[in-house]
Amino acid sequence: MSTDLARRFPQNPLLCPGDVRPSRPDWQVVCLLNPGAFRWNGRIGLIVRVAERPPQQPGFISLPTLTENGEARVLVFRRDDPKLDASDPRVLCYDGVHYLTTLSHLRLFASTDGTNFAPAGGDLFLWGHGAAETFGIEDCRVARIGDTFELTYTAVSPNGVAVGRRSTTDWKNFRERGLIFPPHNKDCALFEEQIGGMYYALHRPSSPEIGGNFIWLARSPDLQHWGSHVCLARTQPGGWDSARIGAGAAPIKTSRGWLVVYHGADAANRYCLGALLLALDDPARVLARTREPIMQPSADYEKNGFFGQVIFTNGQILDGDTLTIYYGAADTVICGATFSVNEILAQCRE
Ligand code: MAN
Repeated sequence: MSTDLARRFPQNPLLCPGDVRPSRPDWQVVCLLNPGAFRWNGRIGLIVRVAERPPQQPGFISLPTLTENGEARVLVFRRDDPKLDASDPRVLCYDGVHYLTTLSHLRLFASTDGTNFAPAGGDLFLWGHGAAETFGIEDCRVARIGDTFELTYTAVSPNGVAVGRRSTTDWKNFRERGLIFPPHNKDCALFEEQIGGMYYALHRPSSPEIGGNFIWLARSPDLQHWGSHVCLARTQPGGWDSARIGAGAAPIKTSRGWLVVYHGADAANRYCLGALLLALDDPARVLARTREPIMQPSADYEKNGFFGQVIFTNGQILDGDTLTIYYGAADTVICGATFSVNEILAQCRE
């Protein structure tokens, strides 16, 4: 059975690499990916991942990194070097050491209608800072907790892939709180309210030998110190989400439970969306899960691009029963689609 509950925006793609100014004239924006989404002063804000690199010269691969002091450093590899493995467009391996082929920062866009987005916040850029972010920052979730926007994002460096946290109330001044989950961990979505006096987060550690790429739950008294970890959901052998799963944006509170939209990929790296339902009073208890994807790559802009067959979300806006999901398509463009929350709930089975 193939299901797809998404009503894609006819305006898709909403943002393309060519719409976005590179951070410096000698670099190119190659991909826009995986935006966090939030309501902000009557508008919808997107914090978009912008992936850049220098123009490529024949016979060479060049990729940008940052120093710990934030200066750009471009590394150049010969394509015919026998120590080079460039089979994955996203990650390059040289002599057993991995590098990202692009450097990502975050850029703020806003819209009054949810489909036409323009640079916002005085053309706000957020860059990786310090030793834990020299390969960039990616896939930012935004949770509104009280008056504060809590940003949780993937922080990449030669030391690994981890979860960073920054906080802001005005999208001008940011408090950098360092890493809240060490490597290897990503896909961290905070719950927007406390449960039993504690904060909760979904996160995705990876355990390569025993275990896998599963969704975990942690709790914290202060959003900074996390413990009481439990594994919530595993990949499903043979299924569309057999290789990796990871939470999308902040869980949605419904009468039936916390609804979590997540991404799942199979061994061929095809990324679809599914959903989990967690008990309201105890999010460590999984009540139900979708068996089939609620959205899968079907439009041309989802099937073809820098890395095709990808639908990846970490940003959504709720309005009654209507859930607007903003997503990265084929790791290249930003798109949107609406869902009925009740239709997703109806697909969640015990
Ligand atoms: C990983 C992350 C995402 C990316 C997908 C698909 O999960 O790097 O940012 O969208 O892979 O390439």
